[in-house]
Amino acid sequence: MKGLKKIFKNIENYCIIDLCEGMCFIMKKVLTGLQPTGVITLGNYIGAIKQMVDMQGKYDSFLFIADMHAITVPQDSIELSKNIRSLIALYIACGIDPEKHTIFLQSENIYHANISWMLECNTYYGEVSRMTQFKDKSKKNANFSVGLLTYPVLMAADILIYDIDYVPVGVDQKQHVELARDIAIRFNKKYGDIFNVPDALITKSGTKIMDLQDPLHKMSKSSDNQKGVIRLLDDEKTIRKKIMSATTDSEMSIVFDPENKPGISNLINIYSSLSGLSLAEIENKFKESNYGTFKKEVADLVVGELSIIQKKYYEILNSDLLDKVLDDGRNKTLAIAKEKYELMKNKIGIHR
Ligand code: ATP
Ligand code: LTN
Repeated sequence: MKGLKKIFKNIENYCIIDLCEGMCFIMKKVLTGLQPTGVITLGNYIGAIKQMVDMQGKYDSFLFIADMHAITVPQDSIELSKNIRSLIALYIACGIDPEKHTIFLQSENIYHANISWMLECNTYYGEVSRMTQFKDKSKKNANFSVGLLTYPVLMAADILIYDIDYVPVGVDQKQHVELARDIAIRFNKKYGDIFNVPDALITKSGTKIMDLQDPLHKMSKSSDNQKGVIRLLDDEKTIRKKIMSATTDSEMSIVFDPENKPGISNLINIYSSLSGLSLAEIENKFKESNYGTFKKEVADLVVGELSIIQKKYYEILNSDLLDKVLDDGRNKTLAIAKEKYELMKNKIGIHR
């Protein structure tokens, strides 16, 4: 009953569907964002976008481009702006229906950074400095920015502004969502019931797609080695070549064993995520096959899925649709965020 009361207290922030007179169904809210740091990878597609496609219509969904997160590390400005447009087109080409999601550009909503500051002042240095991603990324450049350190707090703002229930992310982002929870709980304790406390939603099989050449590390947009990364806009020949030359092992069995057979397990994971077959079903299907045959099947599946996405992508890249979608998203999210911002300012006491 207490939980129900809380939902109704925040009712203006929920999407309500009338089922029949006198009854309503409150949709849970989901939100996720991707950084426009390069053409997105098969890992991003499986770990983040596909989940959002599967969830569409069932949740009140927010999907954004985390361009302010992208500048926590050096970026080329021309490339960055190209990547932003490309990413919106890719979202839609991957099956994201703009009618069913609020799609926006983080930097166009000025409240994200403002709210992030108020959250930063309620976050401990010890909390952000122990984030695994910060430790990894700060090792790569001795002159790392302060933004790289406070990155997870901006991420908490992205989530908490909209009272999000679920945050679909790859497992690498779980720690950041947990920090957002901690910040929300602390803020609520100090200032009253302001934020919903979100949960991370991690995919089952394709949780983490690994680099094809170095299957001990995740497939990443900003990876230096192109050979291990499948990008959604790679052409067919390139995709096939990358998969056929993926690192495997000296055995011949197609068995899911990430510890001892990381390369083949990664390919099984990809196959499972795209085909919908379970790991056991795949092991069974390919029990008589050799690695070459299996790799070819994986390549066929990936090429089939990506060719549909690419066709749509080139159709919409230069259309007005993208600006219309972003304008709508900006207007809607500005209104929600302004309300949260004013509430926070009042509770904190920074007002006249
Ligand atoms: P960068 O190389 O710039 O850090 P990235 O490829 O790691 O980028 P992000 O923009 O950080 O990708 O992540 C976008 C989303 O995709 C996040 O939810 C993240 O968890 C998910 N994701 C990224 N890489 C993978 C992967 N290899 N497998 C599964 N999910 C992934
Ligand atoms: N940090 C995330 C992108 C991101 C995000 C978010 C994801 C920024 N804000 C809020 C989910 C919710 C990343 O690099 N993948």
